[in-house]
Amino acid sequence: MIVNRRVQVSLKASTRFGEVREFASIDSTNRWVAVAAANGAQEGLVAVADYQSAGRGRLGRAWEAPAGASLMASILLRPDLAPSRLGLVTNAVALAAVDACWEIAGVRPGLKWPNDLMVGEAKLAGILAESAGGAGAGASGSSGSGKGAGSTGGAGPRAVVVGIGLNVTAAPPGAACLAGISSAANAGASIDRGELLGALLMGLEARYGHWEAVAEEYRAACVTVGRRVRVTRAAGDLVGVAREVDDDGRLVVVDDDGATHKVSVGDVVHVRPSQ
Ligand code: BT5
Repeated sequence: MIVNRRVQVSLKASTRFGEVREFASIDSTNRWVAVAAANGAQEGLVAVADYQSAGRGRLGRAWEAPAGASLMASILLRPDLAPSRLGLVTNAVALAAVDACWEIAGVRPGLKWPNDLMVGEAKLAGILAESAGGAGAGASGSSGSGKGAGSTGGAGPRAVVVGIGLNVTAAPPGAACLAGISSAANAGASIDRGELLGALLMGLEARYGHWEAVAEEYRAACVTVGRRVRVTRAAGDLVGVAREVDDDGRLVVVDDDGATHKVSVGDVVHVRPSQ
């Protein structure tokens, strides 16, 4: 069992995340939740797995983690947001995840736009938001196809599946895990993945629907702001300084010719001033 009874009870009592399905092994929790959404599942459904055989990253990339070593979970949401603002859902999950890392492990990661939790320059966690709500849907940070789960319809507003992979006791080379950096206060105590998920979902519930506040909080927390960046986009690479994250969650980059670009989908590398 990943999520203990106490956490399950408090999630049921005080959040929309009362139904948490656990899997010892699955292909991808995001895929499973997207299928559930297509079949009309309600907002708040959560899937969590010990192991994924085909974990998905963005843009067709893979998410890889050994069994039992990380938190891998997907959440079904049906937010009342215009398609252009769906990135705020990813932002809310990222902010909740940062707080959960602090509360449970004494680690405060930085947020790299659009979807990574970082410890220094090492990736601790990634978030993948995929729309599952029919034609034209597209969440910022999604696979880019805008049809990750097909045209599903389902109950109520457009469904968005937000998945997070967060390294707890192991990480690939160059990446970070919580156990490797947990503060002295928490050293020796094992980090309970269910407690981590519980704290994340509590933090998400507190932010959910308060989108202006999420935009503000994310802007203040994002370590990409003020950095020189290289952005890989479908439209070509862009190098410049990240000035801010706007109200729709787009990264505003000023290039070396002084032109301003608003980026909604892209990969960012923090680069040194000379590069
Ligand atoms: C992401 O994509 O960072 C989103 C990852 C989302 C994974 C969760 S797990 C639960 C849910 N179910 C799924 O199927 N997916 C979600 P992206 O920004 O594209 O980063 C992917 C890249 O991160 C890979 O190409 C690797 O370079 C790197 N990577 C893979 N596994 C990693 C890990 N465990 N830790 C750090 N980096 C990793």
